[in-house]
Amino acid sequence: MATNALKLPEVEYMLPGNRACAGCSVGIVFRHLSKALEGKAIFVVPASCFTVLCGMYPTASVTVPVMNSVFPGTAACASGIAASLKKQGREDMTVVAMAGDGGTADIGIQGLSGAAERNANVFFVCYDNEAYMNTGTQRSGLTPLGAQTSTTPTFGKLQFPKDMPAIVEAHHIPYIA
Ligand SMILES: Cc1ncc(C[n+]2csc(CCOP(=O)(O)OP(=O)(O)O)c2C)c(N)n1
Ligand SMILES: [Mg+2]
Repeated sequence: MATNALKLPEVEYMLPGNRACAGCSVGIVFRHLSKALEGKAIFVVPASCFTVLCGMYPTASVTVPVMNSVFPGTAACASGIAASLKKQGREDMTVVAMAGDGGTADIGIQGLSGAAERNANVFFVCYDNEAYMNTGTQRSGLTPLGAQTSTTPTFGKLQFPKDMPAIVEAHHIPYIA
C-alpha cells in the first residue's frame, strides 16, 4: 500500500446516494479501505448490508469490481480469484473479502478457515456490527453478552461472543488486526 490513514487520496470509490443506512460503519470501512488500496482491489461480498450498499445490477454504488458470493462462500471465492490473478501474473490487484460478523464468524467460518489454512493471498475484512443487521437484527456469534436482538431473550444474549482473532490466530497466518 502506497498510502496511510492520514494521507488518503481525494478520489472516491463509493458514490453518494447509496443504500447504506445513515451512520453505518460499513460505508466508512469500505471508503477508507478502497482509498488505502487506491482502488486496485477486487472485492468479494456475501449477503450482508454491504451488498445493499453496493446496489443491484445494473446499477452500482461502488466503482471497484465486486463479486457477490453466496453467504458461506466469501473466502472460497476470494481464494479462487487470488489464484486466477496469480496465474495471470497480476500482482497489482488486492483481493478483499469483506463480510459482516455473521458472514465471518458463523456461516462463513469454514471457508475462512480453509483459506487461512492454505494461506491464500487474500485480505479478509470482518466489519462487525454485532448482529445480522441486513435481515432484522438477529443475534450472531459475535453479538456481545447481554446485547438485545430480535432473537435473544428479553434480558439479552446469554453467551459470550466468539474470540474470532484467537480462532484465526490458531491458523498461523502472517497478519491479524
Ligand atoms: C444460506 C443463507 N442463509 C441465510 C441468508 C439470509 N441472510 C442474508 S444476509 C443475512 C445476515 C448477514 O449478517 P452479517 O453477516 O452480520 O452482515 P450485516 O447484515 O450485519 O451487514 C442473512 C441471514 C442467506 N442469504 N443465505
Ligand atoms: Mg452484522
